[in-house]
Amino acid sequence: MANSDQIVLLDFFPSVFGIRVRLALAAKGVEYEGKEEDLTGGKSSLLLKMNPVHKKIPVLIHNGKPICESLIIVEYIDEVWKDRCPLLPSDPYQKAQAKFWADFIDKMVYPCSKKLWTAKGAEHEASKKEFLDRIKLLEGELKSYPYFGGESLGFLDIAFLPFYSRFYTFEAFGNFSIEAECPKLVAWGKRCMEEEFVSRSLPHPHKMYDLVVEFTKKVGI
Ligand code: GS8
Repeated sequence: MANSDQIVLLDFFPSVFGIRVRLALAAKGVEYEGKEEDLTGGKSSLLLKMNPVHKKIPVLIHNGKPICESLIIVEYIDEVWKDRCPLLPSDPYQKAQAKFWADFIDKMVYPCSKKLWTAKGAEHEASKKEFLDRIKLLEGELKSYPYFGGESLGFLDIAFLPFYSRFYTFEAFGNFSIEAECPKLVAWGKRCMEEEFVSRSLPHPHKMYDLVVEFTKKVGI
């Protein structure tokens, strides 16, 4: 890719989906202009133009052309900047597995993780169990490797790392210890944080917690 490429990321600081893209760009050492959307106060005309279907961040705009949906964007980044730090496995089966588990995170982990601070009573209890059961399944995918990507940090690590910066928030709202339930997952998160591009890109857990508390107060939960 030419150095003159124009790369813009439409983003929203606390978004797990936006963080994935920030991580992938940082892993590849790609410079870009981040544009923060104020999702609480309406959407910019640029966002509506670049993602008219879903009207959601993140959107990567590469030389004027939009790419939407975080996992698709991470895969795109991996293909475009393929000479640096490969993220998806080259083996077709391994690649399909990495995408399967990333899809599992979006369909099965993300929805119940949000319920930890939005649901009450029996629904809240059910979401705690679902969340822990599901992250345990994910933990099993680490097998005895240091990363989901095997010996090096890859696509699935990037798909789940934004959730690691919410572990503190999940524990506070769920009143459980992720380390007690999933020690390998916590060790994985700490290992990933030793990578400079990860620790630089992930928001501080307390900051994430404060933002969630602010959100719950604002919407009256
Ligand atoms: C989800 C993006 C999303 O939900 C992806 O990129 O992977 N499947 C998509 N973005 C949210 C912000 S993060 O909670 C968003 O833009 N919401 C605005 C809205 O729903 O109107």
